Amino acid sequence: MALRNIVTEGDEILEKKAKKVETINERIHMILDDMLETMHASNGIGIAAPQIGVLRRMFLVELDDRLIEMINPEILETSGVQVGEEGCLSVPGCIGTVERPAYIRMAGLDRNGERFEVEGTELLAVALAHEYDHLEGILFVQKAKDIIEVDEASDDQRV
Ligand code: QAP
Ligand code: CO
Repeated sequence: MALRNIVTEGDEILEKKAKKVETINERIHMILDDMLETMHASNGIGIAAPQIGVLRRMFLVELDDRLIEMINPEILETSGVQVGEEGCLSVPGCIGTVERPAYIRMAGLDRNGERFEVEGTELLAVALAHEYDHLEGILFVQKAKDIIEVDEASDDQRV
């Protein structure tokens, strides 16, 4: 495993639509492992492949000691609205208020190529929607109402 550099706001890779993963092989597994290590090193709860400079459709979300790795995710259903504060590893030191679905259901492939579904509410729904947006080239700051700068020196886990 290796730490990768996190691409930050302003880099055009974050604005591009990521391409489908065609073959799940060792290289893809290594990228997923590197994404996890990189996310842990920055105390994140979610990371998408474009954030480490890989323009492929995959992301991780880790909440309550549950790691969700999704390859080629699709949104099957959303409902309701919730409004909450978000941050992003690619926009360090900024948080903003974003509207997200209250409920989301997605399907995707795991690292063995098996299709699975995940559904979430509350923070999980926010995280899944936020990470999916990265694959479409969308950052939370494009959707946020009030963006404020926060002290990131403490480097606490922030959502
Ligand atoms: C996306 O965000 C997310 O500015 C993941 O100094 C956002 O992991 C999921 C972070 C909101 C659910 C709710 C940001 C860490 C981490 C920072 C993150 C920072 C240190 C953000
Ligand atoms: Co993000």
